[in-house]
Amino acid sequence: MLDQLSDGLQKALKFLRGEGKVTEKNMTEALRMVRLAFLEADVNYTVVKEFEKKIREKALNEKVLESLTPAQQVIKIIRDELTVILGSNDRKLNIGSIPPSKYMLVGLQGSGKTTTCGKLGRLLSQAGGNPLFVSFDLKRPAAQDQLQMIAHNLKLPFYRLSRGQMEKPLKALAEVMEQARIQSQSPLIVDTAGRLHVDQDLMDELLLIKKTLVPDEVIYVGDAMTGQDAVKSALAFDEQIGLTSVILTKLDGDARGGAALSIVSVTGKPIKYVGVGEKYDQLEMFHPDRMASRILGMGDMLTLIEKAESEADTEEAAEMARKMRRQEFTLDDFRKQILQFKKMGSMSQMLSMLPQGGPFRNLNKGIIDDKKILHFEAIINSMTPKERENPKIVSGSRRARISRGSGRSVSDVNQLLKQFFEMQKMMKKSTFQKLLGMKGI
Ligand SMILES: Nc1nc2c(ncn2[C@@H]2O[C@H](COP(=O)(O)OP(=O)(O)OP(=O)(O)O)[C@@H](O)[C@H]2O)c(=O)[nH]1
Ligand SMILES: [Mg+2]
Repeated sequence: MLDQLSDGLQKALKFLRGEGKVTEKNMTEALRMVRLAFLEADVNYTVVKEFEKKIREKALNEKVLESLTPAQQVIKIIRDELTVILGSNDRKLNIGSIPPSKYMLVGLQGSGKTTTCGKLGRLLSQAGGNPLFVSFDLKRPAAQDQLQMIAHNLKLPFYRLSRGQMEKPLKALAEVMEQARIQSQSPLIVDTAGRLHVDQDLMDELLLIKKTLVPDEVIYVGDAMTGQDAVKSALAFDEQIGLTSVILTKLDGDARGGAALSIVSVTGKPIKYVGVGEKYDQLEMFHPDRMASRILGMGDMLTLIEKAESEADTEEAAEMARKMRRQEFTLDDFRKQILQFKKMGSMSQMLSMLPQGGPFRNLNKGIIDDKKILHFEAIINSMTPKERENPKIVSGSRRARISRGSGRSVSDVNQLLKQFFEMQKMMKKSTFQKLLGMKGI
């Protein structure tokens, strides 16, 4: 996610760390690197200028220059300012004073509205809500089918408009709201039509829906891959119908990320969630501070821990943590972990939330590959219980046997064992031990 921007900014930080003192000269060089990273990521020019100005002012302040760790201070300033750009503090979705809460999703064609309706419904239902979906994308009959299918897969209720209702959408809207009220379904998640470009027809239609619905949130769904275009069309939607918040989708793609960094400053609307994949569980709450840390390679342990808490079997996780602390972790446990990871989402997605340095330096590179994880599982399956318990006994001839059994090469087997021993070593390190102690995982 935002890899390119992240790489560029980390280069600047690395450069600063290498310089003992902060001077006007190396600060200028670091800021040049920051500016380049931003512009390459397609961040709005005015936003970049403003950012640069603020960093320079704060960094070349006497207190910073005279401190013992000027580079660290500057890095902190950069992180704080990046957080400000991303929207400072996170905000939950508005809730209606009289149920149901009503959320209307708008945006250009293909930006991910319908998918995001599903993802949002899933999240809110997990959080104890009782969502109801309805599609007011009336020009395409298939639009209702798409959302209905998603609702069906998620085992959540969908309100299907009849042909007659589709001809009188505003009356239909009132009927949907009435059903939601009577059946205590809240929030009501309303999907709408998209167009290739912003046009008056679409805006008029949306405005009518909005006037009848009186939504608690009008959420602009923007495709991060379209960069500045997403920002421009967000502005147009805001001017014409008024937005309350933003969900950025497709941040998992090779998105240059400029949209994420410009949209808040340019529109003044907070990003509340981000889509990070096509699957229903790939919607994350947006935390500006965590995102800033992630972009700067400082990792996002909190999101990782929350994800682990919501998906993993907590008892088993506690047992694993105990084993890790006592260094009793075996290949069998490793295999169990692989199964857990598979439940939580892709390995690479998870690892992207870890800091890029410290105890995780070697881990990231070795097992970041999701396919490799499946291979690892096959290899472990081909071992005897004794070998899993004590991998040290796995000699050359055993490795050849395991390789034949699993259909993987001997060098794959070697790699797995090497990774495992490295992981064991890492677990002995104090930072990791501390992490295991956090929140009792
Ligand atoms: N990789 C990725 N794909 C996404 C994400 N969100 C949506 N998509 C994909 O984007 C495509 C379009 O999604 P839809 O939800 O149909 O978009 P829409 O805005 O409803 O489109 P229209 O109704 O035609 O305007 C689909 O293939 C989705 O799977 C995301 O966060 N990541
Ligand atoms: Mg749609």
